[in-house]
Amino acid sequence: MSETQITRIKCVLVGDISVGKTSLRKRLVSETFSDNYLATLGVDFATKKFNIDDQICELQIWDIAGQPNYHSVAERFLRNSDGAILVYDVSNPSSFEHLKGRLSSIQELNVDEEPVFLVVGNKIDLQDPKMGPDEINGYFVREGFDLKEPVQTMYASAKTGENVENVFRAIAKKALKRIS
Ligand code: G3D
Ligand code: MG
Repeated sequence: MSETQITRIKCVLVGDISVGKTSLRKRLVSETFSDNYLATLGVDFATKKFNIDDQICELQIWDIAGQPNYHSVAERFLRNSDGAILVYDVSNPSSFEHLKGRLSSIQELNVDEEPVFLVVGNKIDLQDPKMGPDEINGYFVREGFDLKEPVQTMYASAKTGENVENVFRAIAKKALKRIS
């Protein structure tokens, strides 16, 4: 039997404070590894293994708290990530409007190798999303983003757990496809 290869994928959760980034991560994996260094930065780290098309990958999830120094910390992690999950709260329109600024930063920070990204509308237990995935893709196109592929949007609820695992599996799958 051949030795099992594990592909490690670094993924960052980004989005406004209170959209549910930590709740999504905790719903997927409750255990986190947080050393002193990461704790002072307000960063949590968790991993989850996925088997995708007979490939085993370990998704490393970086969850950055919305502290005053958020931007500099987030930049550091965004610079060498393979994937980014852009989270908004479907009951809070401004959290969606702020995603374009975050996507711009991701693109500016990674001019050579852009990470794969996925938009996630969280808190669907509170209300149905106002915008569908095609509408969201159209929005980013109209905003003038130079996109390698259409924007993929998924909806989830960290509260009920609906679609949470699928979201993380989807970003792992996208990153694997980009790497291989
Ligand atoms: P953040 O890490 O993005 O800042 P948190 O967000 O995960 O800390 O969540 C912020 C608040 O939103 C929390 O409420 C949390 O329970 C709630 N929340 C997260 N996800 C969902 C969801 O899917 N549905 C609902 N209804 N609430 C959610 P509190 O009251 O603890 O601040
Ligand atoms: Mg948090």
